[in-house]
Amino acid sequence: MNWITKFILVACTALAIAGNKALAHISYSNRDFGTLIISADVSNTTQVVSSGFGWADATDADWGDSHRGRFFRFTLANPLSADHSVRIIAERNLNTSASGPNGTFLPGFSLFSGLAHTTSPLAHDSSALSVQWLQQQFGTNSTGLGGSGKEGSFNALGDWSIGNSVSTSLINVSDSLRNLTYIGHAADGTSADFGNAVGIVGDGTADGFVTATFSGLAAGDYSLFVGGANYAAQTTEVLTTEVTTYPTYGVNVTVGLVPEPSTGSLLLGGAALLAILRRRKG
Ligand SMILES: [Ca+2]
Ligand SMILES: [Ca+2]
Repeated sequence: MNWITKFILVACTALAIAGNKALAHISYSNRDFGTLIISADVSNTTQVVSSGFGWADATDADWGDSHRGRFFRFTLANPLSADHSVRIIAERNLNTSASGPNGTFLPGFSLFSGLAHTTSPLAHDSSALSVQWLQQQFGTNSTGLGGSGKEGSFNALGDWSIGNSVSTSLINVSDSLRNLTYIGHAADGTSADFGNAVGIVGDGTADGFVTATFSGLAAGDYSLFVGGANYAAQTTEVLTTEVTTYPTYGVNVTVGLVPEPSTGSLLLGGAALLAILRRRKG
């Protein structure tokens, strides 16, 4: 390798690192549960999220910033059968180097079918394409991103779209929009914790633990957003000239395929009965 090749390689590596750093927005890196398999144990990972409000903030009318939580992914190779469901657990984890007050994190999560971009350039709320999509949906005469009235791309209680770009001002021909289709959510605590947005179902006990199971899912890729469910933390966790980052919190996320024996056997029983009736009819 001559010095010119070496120089180009070093320069490209430096650019790639700088680019990744600048554009490390929605990423599933180290948060990919892979293809869920019935015979496999559930798998889990501990991550650190930025702010105690990231999920709850995205349940209101002006949505939220996708940076204030973590995206995870998993894949279903086949549609879920009636006797299995996907179980998701989010639980506060105090054994991390997180900076937020220990024992205060309340988790919330939303599940979507579809994936944001998985290779660079990654998607982010302020990319030109993300802003253009918000403007097309909500106009340009308000505050927020591009006057759309939204403070971010992320909608915790419905469908949303986000674009990738190497630029925040220009839409490049290679940029694309990804659509995330809402499946459902779970939130730790009550409306006293996660706020008053219509349709939120909490688990009633703000103890740092929340879980939900999802059945009837189609084959495909899924995105899971996990973030804080403390809506009021928006006003208590504020950035100032002295404080330039939000407090962080540890959260352990578990995803797995689990059996639903009672429902499964009931449905199977029903299917068998139908088959018998059909046979008699014929
Ligand atoms: Ca909001
Ligand atoms: Ca709980």
